[in-house]
Amino acid sequence: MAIERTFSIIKPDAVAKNHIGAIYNRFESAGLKIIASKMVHLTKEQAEGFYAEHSERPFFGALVSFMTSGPIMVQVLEGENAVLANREIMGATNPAQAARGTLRADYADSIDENAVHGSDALASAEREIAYFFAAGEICPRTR
Ligand code: RTP
Ligand code: MG
Repeated sequence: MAIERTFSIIKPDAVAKNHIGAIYNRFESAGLKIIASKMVHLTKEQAEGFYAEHSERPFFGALVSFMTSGPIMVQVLEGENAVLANREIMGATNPAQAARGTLRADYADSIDENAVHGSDALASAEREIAYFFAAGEICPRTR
């Protein structure tokens, strides 16, 4: 099993509903370690840059508008197969299709406001971590 890092966002809907602690508990209970964390309120430019791969999709404007609607928590998670492990904890993009016990089943209201983001591959994890965190803001565990 490979120790990986992945990038995670608690989106504005879940922050507004006071679910930060509950979501962090899910990560830690699953054995993922939070090795960097901060709250930010994205500008339109930051949100457009982060989701650039979706810029031609019909939902892009709504996505950027939602992601700038309030503060978010951004974090780096480390652990065995962290990229896939986090995607499993999150559940399907559309909460109506998310498996029971996943974050999106429990905390998301719709496909547009779906509580969390998680990197979909190791390469995107690396890019997304670097988009939000300087090397000195990441604190690997020594114990
Ligand atoms: P995320 O990037 O936020 O972790 O979500 P994801 O990988 O599960 O989904 P992705 O395809 O990357 O889409 C990014 C976000 O765009 C919104 N979306 N809306 N209306 C739609 O058909 C639609 N499809 C995607 C979602 O909020 C999704 O999280
Ligand atoms: Mg995605």
